[in-house]
Amino acid sequence: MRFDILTLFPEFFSSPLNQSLLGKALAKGVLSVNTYNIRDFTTDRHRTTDDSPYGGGHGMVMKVEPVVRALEALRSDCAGARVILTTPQGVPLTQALAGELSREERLIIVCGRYEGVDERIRAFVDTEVSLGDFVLTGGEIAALALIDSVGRLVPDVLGEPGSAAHDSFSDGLLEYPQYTRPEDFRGQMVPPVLLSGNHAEIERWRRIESLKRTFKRRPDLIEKAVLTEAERRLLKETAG
Ligand code: JF8
Repeated sequence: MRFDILTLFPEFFSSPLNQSLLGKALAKGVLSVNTYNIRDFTTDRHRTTDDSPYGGGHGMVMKVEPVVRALEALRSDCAGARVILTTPQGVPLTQALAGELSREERLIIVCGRYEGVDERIRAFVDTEVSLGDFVLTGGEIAALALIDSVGRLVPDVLGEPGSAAHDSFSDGLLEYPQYTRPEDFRGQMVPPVLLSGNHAEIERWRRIESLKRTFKRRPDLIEKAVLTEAERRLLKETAG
């Protein structure tokens, strides 16, 4: 899978993308990421990428022409690429959306800066994506999160095949508590069931812990999760 990133800060991406899992996938050639500096697609002497908003107001707006010229330069060699714009107004990035995007051959990600982008850029975008309801200074961090979450779902990127199937959220619930050595850390003990060797018991314990944790921390997820009748009853009893 190929990612093309349009940004005013191409250097922003080099260190994160050269680390660990994603770095290995890039080295293997399973994934590729190219960055393009939007400033290289300006045509004026000052290489201007922002301007003040029509109608007044504070801050600056990212100009439409450099972004669209960059998109057109890319598009000529890749008709059919899906164009993503990272903005706080986009659809939230979820595991389901990451899965959908991981089945694309090629993604072009436009990263905004300043107080936002000229509205007319949106006519050249297929999907607007937001990282969540908080404010970033630009679209780069959102683009990195998207590349990371989408990239790891591309076949042959993760070490073991199918390990993405066991992710948090893959069944709509939060992950159960995990432990590794030592058995006793300053009096905090590993739950005995995990040392029992009884795999059916362990599976049951993990499922219940996942349910309890999700119910407590993310009740919004419980409504959408696929639960058995017995599990719904269990949660009702826990609540009451
Ligand atoms: C931006 C360009 C974002 N979840 C999110 N919060 N803030 C942003 C974001 C994205 C682009 C720009 N400011 C200027 C903020 C996303 N995605």
